[in-house]
Amino acid sequence: MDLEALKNSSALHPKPPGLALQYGTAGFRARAQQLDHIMFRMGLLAVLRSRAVAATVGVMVTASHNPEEDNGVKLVDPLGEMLHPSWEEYATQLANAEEEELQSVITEICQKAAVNQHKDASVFIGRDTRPSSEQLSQAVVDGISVLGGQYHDYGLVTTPQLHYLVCCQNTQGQYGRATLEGYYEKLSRAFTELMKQAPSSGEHQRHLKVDCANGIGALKLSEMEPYFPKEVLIHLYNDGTKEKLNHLCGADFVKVNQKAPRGLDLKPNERCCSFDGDADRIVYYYEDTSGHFHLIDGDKIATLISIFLKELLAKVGQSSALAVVQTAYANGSSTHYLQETLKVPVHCVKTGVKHLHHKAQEFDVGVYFEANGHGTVLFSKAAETKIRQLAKEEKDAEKRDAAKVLGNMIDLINQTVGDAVSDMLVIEAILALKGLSVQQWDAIYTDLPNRLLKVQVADRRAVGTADAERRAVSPAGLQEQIDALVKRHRLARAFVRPSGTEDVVRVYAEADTQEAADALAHEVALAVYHLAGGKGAPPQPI
Ligand code: NG1
Ligand code: ZN
Repeated sequence: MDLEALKNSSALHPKPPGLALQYGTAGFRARAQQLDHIMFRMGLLAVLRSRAVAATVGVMVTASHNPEEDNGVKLVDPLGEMLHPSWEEYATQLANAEEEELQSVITEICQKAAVNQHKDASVFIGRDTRPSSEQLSQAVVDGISVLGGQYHDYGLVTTPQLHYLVCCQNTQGQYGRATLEGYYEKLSRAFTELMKQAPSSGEHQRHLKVDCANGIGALKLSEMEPYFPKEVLIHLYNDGTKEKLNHLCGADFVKVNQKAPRGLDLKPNERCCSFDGDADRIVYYYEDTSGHFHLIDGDKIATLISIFLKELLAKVGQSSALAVVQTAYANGSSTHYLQETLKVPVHCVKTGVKHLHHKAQEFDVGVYFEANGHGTVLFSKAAETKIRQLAKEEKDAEKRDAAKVLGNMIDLINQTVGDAVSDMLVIEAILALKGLSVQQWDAIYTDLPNRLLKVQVADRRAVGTADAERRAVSPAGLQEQIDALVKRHRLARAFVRPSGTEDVVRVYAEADTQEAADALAHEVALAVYHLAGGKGAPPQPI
């Protein structure tokens, strides 16, 4: 380590005095002006991580669905997974070290994580379309360079593309080629193969309107368009040429407000979807002839995919391979449908993609989705090998064809992380193959009315949870109050947890009617306010 160079370079990316940030569920997130030193230091950390695992790692500059003025950074591990939890703490330590402590913190991390400082380091960098992203990714480059790491800057990419590229690089091309062209070709080849199997529905062209949140999704979808089969017509809205990123549009806006994004003219019964700002989330929706808005969220996406995969897996003799992973935010109706009607095991884990991903790895075929539309499907090596073998060698035509469809699904799904582009193509292929309309998909089950609220408290850590965040263990008496409130409503459920990305406690409630869900959410919010040190005015009824 060239200490003089480190000192000089770091001085160009000074840490604002007193500022302390934490590597949370979504990496670092803050106003863009506060992040220059964080980016430089994450460049440093990426080099250390790459040396520790002797592989290429990724750094993505994005703040996803957050306002355009914000930014953030996430590290990507060698197989395209989120940064290992043991390193999240190193990230926080390095981010918050004062200038004069920087070198000793690096040395300490190297000792704890057995990093050989003489090894090669390789880092892939990507960024979203925020005005601040280019300069911030330059700070990442400075951090990588000063510690002697190599880097490849892919420039503007979606978050899932960067995860994919890192995975390709470290599997020596087994997962695909580590180029954007390789990504487009792999996905579109699988998609085209699947669409060839679709029964002709009389409708020769399939139209889909996509709200790109004024973000990177628009750019990358238009790059990919030439690769799509010509009967699939994707119409892009909110492509970033007119309005601000994520402003009144995008997957998060649509999910939270349960209404159409600005800038997309909804016609009755038309199938539409929204990406978020870095294109790792997707939700679908439509408006019926009476003008009623129907949201099709991550739970319904997981259900559609599970129905489709279950049928195919049964055909190839692997019916018990499938499991679904959800969080406590999954609508009760989805869990009920998956368990009772589809007879698929469902597991509940803590909020945060890394928890879902980790759990899904336990199964031959693990489908995971957050209700907000982030998710994917993981296939074990054993399941994939078996499927590929059946697709090639199986004599029984029906079984062989099912295996071929499964093989193409494996190629179409981005197994490294939730990917709006890949998920969209998976959904479009399933709808076409099953001859399902968006209304039929929506009607598979009816969501229980629900309400999500935030409560401001002095210290959100006052709320402790257990059982995948479904029960509050602190403050004392809170869970008992929630239990009593839930009992007063039909088909009701409620839970509270401290947010990992905002300084608030989140309250979720569902019940048989919207009025009941709203009332329950308000009652629980009041209980949190009184027992967990509420700030400002008490929560108001909805
Ligand atoms: P927090 O702020 O911890 O609730 C939110 C989302 C998560 C996840 C993360 C990361 C909800 C209720 N929570 O987490 O699902 O997506 O952001 O972006 O949607
Ligand atoms: Zn995102």
